Amino acid sequence: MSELKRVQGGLLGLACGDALGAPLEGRTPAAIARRYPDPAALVADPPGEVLRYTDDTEMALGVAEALRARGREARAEDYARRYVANLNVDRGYGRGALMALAALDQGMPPAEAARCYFPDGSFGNGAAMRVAPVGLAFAGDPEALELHVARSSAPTHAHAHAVEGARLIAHAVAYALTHGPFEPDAFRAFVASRVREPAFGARLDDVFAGRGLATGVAALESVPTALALAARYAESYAQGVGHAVLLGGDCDTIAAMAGAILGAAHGLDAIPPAWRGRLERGPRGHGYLLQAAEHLVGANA
Ligand code: RVK
Ligand code: MG
Ligand code: MG
Repeated sequence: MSELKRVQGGLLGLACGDALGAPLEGRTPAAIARRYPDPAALVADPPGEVLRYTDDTEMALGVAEALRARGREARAEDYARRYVANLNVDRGYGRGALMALAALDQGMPPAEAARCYFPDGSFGNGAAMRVAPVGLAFAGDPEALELHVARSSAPTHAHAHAVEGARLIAHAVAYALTHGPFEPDAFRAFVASRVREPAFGARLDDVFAGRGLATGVAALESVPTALALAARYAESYAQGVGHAVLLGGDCDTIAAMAGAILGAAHGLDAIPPAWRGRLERGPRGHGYLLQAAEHLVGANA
């Protein structure tokens, strides 16, 4: 399979997971199960004629655009400018993220803006939900990947947990892109080998052993869950993303993160047509996402 198909799978996989989870965000698994007992039901009858993406994809597009414009020269300020320019409040943003973006818009430097609402920095999953383009662009270059995880996180997320979540998702996406359909145990071992924050190591031990898939907005909850689902359903994009959506809670984001990983592993054509076909069109919709993916191939120059 071509690299382009995998990169497109990563970005569109993120967007479809996000848009599919969005209508079910905040519900309990039991409430969702009444309409959607399994992922096949989500394929047969997606939640909406048009699947509209949320902040997860809007911000991921910002990351992709900063990389397209500046490549490996992109700085925190470049990422910040894109996030602010793209902000559409009706896509649904976290409270802290909104405050940081308002401060950036007023000209506050990224490092300060990221602490203007939560003085210790946000531990939300907002840096992880949007980071996939960094993993796609720098799959062969872990140093550049780390640098751009830090720079793309900095404008809104200063807490170590938020950055760790973004690191792990970016590495996982890069692994998926370079290894293709991967072996679950090898993927789990790879992810574990990238951990720096002990709290994440402990959570990953739990979820990789099948204990407690948390669905909260904290990076420490939702990132390990997304990684565990990507491992458990390594053979199928639709199964992994479907099961992420069925979890409820912060399921747009869990499905976006798992979707980026499994989309990069299996490529664009693995995304069910029933999902991709309903992804919003328009100037920043389906076609624009495909184009953004094209520009990511080679953005690492
Ligand atoms: C709406 C206390 C904190 C905290 C801290 C809590 C979108 C707050 C996406 C905060 C994702 C929330 C999600 C999210 C992404 C974080 N002390 N509470 N230090 N740090 N929180 O606002 O971009 O859905 O309740 O920084 O990380 O789909 O509002 O935003 O699900 O976590 O939002 O953190 O959110 P924010 P974000
Ligand atoms: Mg969202
Ligand atoms: Mg969310």
